[in-house]
Amino acid sequence: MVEIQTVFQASLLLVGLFGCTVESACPDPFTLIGGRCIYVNATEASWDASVIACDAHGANLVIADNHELFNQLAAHLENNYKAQKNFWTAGRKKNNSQVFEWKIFRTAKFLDEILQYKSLAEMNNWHSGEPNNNGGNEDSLEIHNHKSGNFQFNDISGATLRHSICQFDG
Ligand SMILES: *[C@@H]1O[C@H](CO)[C@@H](O)[C@H](O)[C@H]1NC(C)=O
Ligand SMILES: *[C@@H]1O[C@H](CO)[C@@H](O)[C@H](O)[C@H]1NC(C)=O
Ligand SMILES: [Ca+2]
Repeated sequence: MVEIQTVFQASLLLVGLFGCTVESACPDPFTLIGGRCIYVNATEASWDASVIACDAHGANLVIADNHELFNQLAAHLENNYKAQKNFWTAGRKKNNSQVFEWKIFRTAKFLDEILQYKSLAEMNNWHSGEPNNNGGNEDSLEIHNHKSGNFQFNDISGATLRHSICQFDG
């Protein structure tokens, strides 16, 4: 009996050791979502401050450039951040023009893919009536969780305090 128990404990130990050697797909505090390493920061901040906070992790704000990623991200936000309704993405107006682009501060391993999807129009995921440049200073792109978990884009001033979504690309 003692022997059997020892063997049992030894195999548990082996499972534990083996488990530790399996590399996590994403570094802390990121989680694999839609094939990307994503971290949602529930503290609200301006767009600029959020860029800096992501950069401290070696990350950009999320480049929500394809539907697969967007849908999985929306499900993650719906399941884990129900109380939060607005999240920063890397979308920003290009050179104070009316054209939004994904603003990438760090070279990303998904850069080729991002270049393919560089135009934000590819997503065509604006809430109806958006972008409306309300007040003339809506220069940044948020994901807004409309009632009933309907996630869509809205343009809004970068000075607004929002939760942020960081994307780590290694
Ligand atoms: C979360 O965001 C806040 C505000 O930008 C920042 O001060 C804080 O460092 C961030 N936390 C992490 C873990 O990135
Ligand atoms: C953005 O503005 C800068 C400075 O005015 C200019 O040099 C640059 O060519 C512009 N870039 C684009 C993509 O329009
Ligand atoms: Ca707007």
